[in-house]
Amino acid sequence: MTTEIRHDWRREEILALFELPFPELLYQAASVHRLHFDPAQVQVSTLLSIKTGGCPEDCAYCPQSQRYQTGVRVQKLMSTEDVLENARAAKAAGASRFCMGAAWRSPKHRDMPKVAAMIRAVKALGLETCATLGMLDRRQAQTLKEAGLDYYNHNLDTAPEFYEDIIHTRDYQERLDTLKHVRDAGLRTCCGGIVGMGESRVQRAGLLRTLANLPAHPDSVPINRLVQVSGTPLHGVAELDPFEFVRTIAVARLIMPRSMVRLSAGRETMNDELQALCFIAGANSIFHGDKLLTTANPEAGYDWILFGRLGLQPMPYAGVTVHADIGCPGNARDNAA
Ligand code: SAM
Ligand code: DTB
Ligand code: SF4
Repeated sequence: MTTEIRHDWRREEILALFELPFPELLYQAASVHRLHFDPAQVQVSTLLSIKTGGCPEDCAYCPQSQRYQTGVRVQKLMSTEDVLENARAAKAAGASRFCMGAAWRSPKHRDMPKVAAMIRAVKALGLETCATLGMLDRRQAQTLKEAGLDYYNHNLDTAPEFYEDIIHTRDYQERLDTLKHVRDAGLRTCCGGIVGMGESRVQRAGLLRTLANLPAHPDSVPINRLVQVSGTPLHGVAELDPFEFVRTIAVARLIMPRSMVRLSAGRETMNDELQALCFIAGANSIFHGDKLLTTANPEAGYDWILFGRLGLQPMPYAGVTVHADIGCPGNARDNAA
């Protein structure tokens, strides 16, 4: 079991972790988790789609691409006031980070002042801010930093060698370039991918290897389980074995020991026991709130009941108090009764 921060992982080493007996893998991941985090604490983020649908890209998993008939209603960029209303509600519901997502290939010049105003306003509420707007150039990353953005989410999505099966409208290198601009601007990175898209275990290992071998481990690593949406090319793909999903979380924890590993999209169709296994395997962040961007997430109150049953607490963050009347965290035992 390694505890050092490495950026020279070989795929065979990562595959060897995937191949460990399940209890041994979870034991190792849980042990590393404890070296850097309190395993009872889970960071809570809330997502908002600030610009929805009509995206020119062809990501085969995505309900927001204009190429697929998914029933997603196109909505233009929200007003700062509407974003703020959602952010206030997210804070009151227990989130410490608010992530604004836009269905863009990259932001247009004219969008930047509007997005910067949103970031300033959300930050002023005492929330951590995150945005995911597509590709950024150097200047755009700096503008977001100056507006007070804490994190930028930009996923690699899958292994380099599976990527061409999933996306044809931007290449892998463009993703790596955006991540460099984000890091260079002094923003924290949120970068992960999606599993359950029909990739092989070797390719899952390839995604995690690429993430861990970035010049700096992403501060947050969202591991999404594909949400299959009717009308997208990936609708109907064979489902990933749930234990393989837990293995993916555990290996991410082992090779990026100081990163927040987020149990991201896909929780809506996971049972409580599977989510609990993911927390044991080292996941320590979730998206909280009834909706992700366009698809369903577990009902907000349900998360607190699960936290209560598992003895988990939202990770504290300056200025954020979680209301006792929503279930968790103070009265975890009441929930279990
Ligand atoms: N348009 C921007 C971009 O793609 O960079 C930002 C928003 S995009 C929706 C953010 C991420 O959501 C994608 O990179 C992908 O990892 C994830 N995502 C989108 N659709 C998903 C789905 N059906 N299941 C799981 N994750 C999904
Ligand atoms: C991430 O890795 N997952 C989130 C967030 N970053 C932006 C998005 C999940 C989207 C799931 C499909 C939808 O709701 O549209
Ligand atoms: Fe557009 Fe982002 Fe969806 Fe790709 S993932 S289609 S870039 S919104």
